[in-house]
Amino acid sequence: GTMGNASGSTVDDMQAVEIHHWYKKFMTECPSGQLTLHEFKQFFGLRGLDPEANAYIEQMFRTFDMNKDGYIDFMEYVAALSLVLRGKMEQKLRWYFKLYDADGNGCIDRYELLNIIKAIQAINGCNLEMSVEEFTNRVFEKIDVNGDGELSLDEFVEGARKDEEFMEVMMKSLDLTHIVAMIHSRRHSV
Ligand SMILES: [Ca+2]
Ligand SMILES: [Ca+2]
Ligand SMILES: [Ca+2]
Repeated sequence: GTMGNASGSTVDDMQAVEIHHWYKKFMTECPSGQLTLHEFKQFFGLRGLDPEANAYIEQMFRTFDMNKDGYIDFMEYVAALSLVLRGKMEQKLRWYFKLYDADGNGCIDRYELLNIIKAIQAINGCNLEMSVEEFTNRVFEKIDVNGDGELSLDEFVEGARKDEEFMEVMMKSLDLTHIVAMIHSRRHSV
């Protein structure tokens, strides 16, 4: 399959009418057409987050800000929505990898994964039957195939496909469905 650019192809998948719909929402919430981190948090109704959740949201903002200019513009917003709403598994996994690799060194270490799982719990709540530390260790035991203490992109993608429980927790990290639902209903409920 195609592995490279996760954004380009997904944007094409969206229907023009749907894009227009999202454009109207975007411009209503963000008339400048450029979403800052602060607005991003407001947009999604995220306030009073603990530091871990906050760091996670900032990391999410940075992965959506593809040209790294500090703003999410409309095309970046559409690419993000498109990924969330109908991205293929492979694209989502690649995106997760980027999101989880907080320092951007091309590998996910134990500390990075631990922080992400903590943040997912803080934001979405996930009912793990064990502590986040235990969960993280278990994930590493299973999917760090070469045992170097870091997850490469290949280990991550392969591991996620094989480990249902890990996949489920990860899905929560991109589970913006409640957020999307909120955006949908906000205009009507006011
Ligand atoms: Ca940008
Ligand atoms: Ca890293
Ligand atoms: Ca490894």
